[in-house]
Amino acid sequence: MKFIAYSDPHNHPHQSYSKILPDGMNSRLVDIGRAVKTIYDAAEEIGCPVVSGGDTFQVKNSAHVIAFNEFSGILHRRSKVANPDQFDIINIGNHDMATHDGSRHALESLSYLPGIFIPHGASVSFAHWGEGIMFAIIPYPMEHGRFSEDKFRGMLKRAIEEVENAKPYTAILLGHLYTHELMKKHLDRGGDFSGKELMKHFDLVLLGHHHVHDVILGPTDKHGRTKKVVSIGSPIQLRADERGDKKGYIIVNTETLDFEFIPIESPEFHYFEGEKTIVPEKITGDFVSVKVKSKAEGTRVKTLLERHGVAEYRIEVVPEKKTARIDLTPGAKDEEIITKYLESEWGKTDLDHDRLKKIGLAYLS
Ligand SMILES: [Mn+2]
Repeated sequence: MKFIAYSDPHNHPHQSYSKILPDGMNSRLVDIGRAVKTIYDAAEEIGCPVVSGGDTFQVKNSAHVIAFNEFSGILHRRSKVANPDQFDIINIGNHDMATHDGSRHALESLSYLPGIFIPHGASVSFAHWGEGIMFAIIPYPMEHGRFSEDKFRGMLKRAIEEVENAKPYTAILLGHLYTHELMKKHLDRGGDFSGKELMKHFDLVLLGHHHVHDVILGPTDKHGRTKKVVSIGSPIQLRADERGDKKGYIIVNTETLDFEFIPIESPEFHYFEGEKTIVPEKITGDFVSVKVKSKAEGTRVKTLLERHGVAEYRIEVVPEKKTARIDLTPGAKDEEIITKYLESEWGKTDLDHDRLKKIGLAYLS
C-alpha cells in the first residue's frame, strides 16, 4: 500500500515576510494552508492515509484561531472519508505543545475525530494498519519546557520492546527529532540520536522537526528492503535560511519502503548580493533579500523588484569597506608615513600630493 507523509507545516500567521491581504488574512498563513490542502487533496485522490511528523501549529501561549480553524476544517473532511483500518496519523511536535512536559497540546480536540490518530499525551503510542504495518509514535520528548534525552530514551525503549513483541512485517518509527547524521551534514552540529541506532529496530524511520528533506540509507532488512531514516521536511520554505531547499511531501510504498518526493509550488526565499546578481525571471511572487553598496543601487533594486512583482523584499545598504595595507618600518618618519598613505588605496585622490603632504606635516608638527 501507499501513504503520504508530510511534516512541519507550522500553520501560523508568521510575521516576517508576510502581509495582510485585502480580506484581513495573513499571507503566510494562506501560503501554508494552500500547501497543506494540496497534500490532503492528493491523499483523497490516491485514496491513501496521511502521516504527519508534527509541528502542525506554532503554539505561542495559544494556537492561532484562524490557523486552527483552517486545519480543523481539513481534518473534519478527512475524518469523513478516512479508512478505519488505515487511518491518518499526526505526531505532536515541540511547536504543538502548550505545557512544559508536552502533555497538553493544540491538537487535543482533533484527536477525538474518527479515522485520525493523534497521541493524547506526551508518551509513546502505537498504531497498526491491518496485520503487517506497525507504527511507534514518539512525540517531541519535552520536560521543563526543553528537550529531554531521558524521556526520549524511555519512550524509545518501550517502542523497541513493543515492536519486538509484535514482530510486524514493517515496523515504522514516527518521531520528531534530529539525528546526528542529519545535523552534522546540514548544520555541522550534533543531533538528538543516531539514525543508524534507530534502524537496528525499525524498517523505516520518519522524522519531523528538521525542515530539510533528506534520507539516510541503512542496511537491508530480512525481506531484502533497504531500511531508511527519512527527514520528511516542511511542505513550504518557512524561514529565509531554507532558501534553495526543495519543498513538498513524500509518497511511501510500504511493500518496498521506497518513496517518491512530490514538490509543492509555493513562494520561496532568495538572497542576492548586488543588483547584477538578481535573476528577475525567478523572483515573481517570492521573498527577496538584497545587499547593495549604495543608496542609489538600492533605489534601482527596489524598482527592479517591484517591476517583477516580488511578494516581499528587504534591501540592506552596506557601503563597501576600503581596506589597504601599508608597511611601515619601526621608527618611520612622519613624512614617510604620509607618503606611503598617499600612495596607498586609502590615499587615492585627484588632489595635489605635494600640497597634501605639506598640510599633513604641518598638522602633525
Ligand atoms: Mn519541531
